Amino acid sequence: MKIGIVCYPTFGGSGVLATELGMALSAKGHEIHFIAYQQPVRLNFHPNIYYHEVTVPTYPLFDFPPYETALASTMVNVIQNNGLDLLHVHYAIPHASAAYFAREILKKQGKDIPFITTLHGTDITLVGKDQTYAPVVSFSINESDAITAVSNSLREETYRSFEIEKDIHVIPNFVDIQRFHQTDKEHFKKMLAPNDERILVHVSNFRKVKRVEDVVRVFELVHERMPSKLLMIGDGPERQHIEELCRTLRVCNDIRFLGKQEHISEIFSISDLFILPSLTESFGLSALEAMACGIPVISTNTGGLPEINVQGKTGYLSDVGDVHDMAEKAVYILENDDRLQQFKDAAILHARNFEKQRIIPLYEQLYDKVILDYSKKKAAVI
Ligand code: GMT
Repeated sequence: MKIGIVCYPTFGGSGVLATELGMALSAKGHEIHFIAYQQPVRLNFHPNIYYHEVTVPTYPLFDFPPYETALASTMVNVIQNNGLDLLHVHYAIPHASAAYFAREILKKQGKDIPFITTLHGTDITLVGKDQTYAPVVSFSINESDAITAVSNSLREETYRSFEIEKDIHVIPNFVDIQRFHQTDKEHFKKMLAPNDERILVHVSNFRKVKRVEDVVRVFELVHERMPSKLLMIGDGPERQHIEELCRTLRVCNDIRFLGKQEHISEIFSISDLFILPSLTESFGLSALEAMACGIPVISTNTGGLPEINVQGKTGYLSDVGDVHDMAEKAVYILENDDRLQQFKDAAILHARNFEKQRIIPLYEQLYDKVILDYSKKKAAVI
């Protein structure tokens, strides 16, 4: 198949997932055309992969350059020039409405193709619900030829928040265990934790929804009970405030801000516990990648997190904001070597349920069905 994938190119989970999906499909022989405003961060070269950049020309009149128009036009050009069979857009805003626009433009020439929208999280739970966007989000989801959500929780939330007339297929996110697995990085661990301190880790885009301050609060409580270090990976609007907070606490010397990292599995390999205290989280891809590397997870019990983190087995889930409970559970896991190992083993085992090889065929089956149904629909109109 020739598939166009539209995504955010950044370290955010939706872009990462879309990139991993495109790379996995290209390895299976499909021709993949990425459309984004920058080359996606995890994108590696492969003969079946093409990358088309969306450029938005500036003009003195444009205080807000019309990205969505440029995106829709790029979609039209890429579909026409490469004879694509299907467009798969990740994160509804503004990708689904741009795809709708492109499809309608191509209809005029009889060259239209179907599009699938994958809902990832805040495109529904936070931003999408806002009345500034809601009518367009709702319309373009309904106009999609198929809709997928990354968890059952997100599917239900979408039905609650919008009047959706179609079925939403749940296809969970996946992990590539060839890349995300435990490796021996003892020398690296010794550098960061020379006295065998436990290593806690957090990965996010440091937005408010991630409640990064809670990570530091949990760490402070754990640190009172055992020698430990905290690694903070990623960057975003909250980082400066969190760094300032750390400086006011006595644990500052044991917290390292590592910024955006590409080879995250190496950092996971030396870590003991992942902390994800989000206000809302439709899936928690970073937690799954951590689990695949053998790291138990302390998370909130919000959104889709209970679908990946199994209470008392792969980690624990607490109410949003309950840092004392999170710290208690963290200490329970970390204070005993054998117990920690049990949690690590369970995390690896559970992550295998989300292995790439299991999930990619679900997308391929959906693609086949959508292309077939769409061609039948077109033939019926003619
Ligand atoms: O919705 C977002 O916050 C953006 C998105 C991203 O691009 O980072 O994250 C969402 O999609 C990920 C991939 O499907 C999920 O793993 C994240 O849980 C989800 N984020 C939230 O729901 C906050």
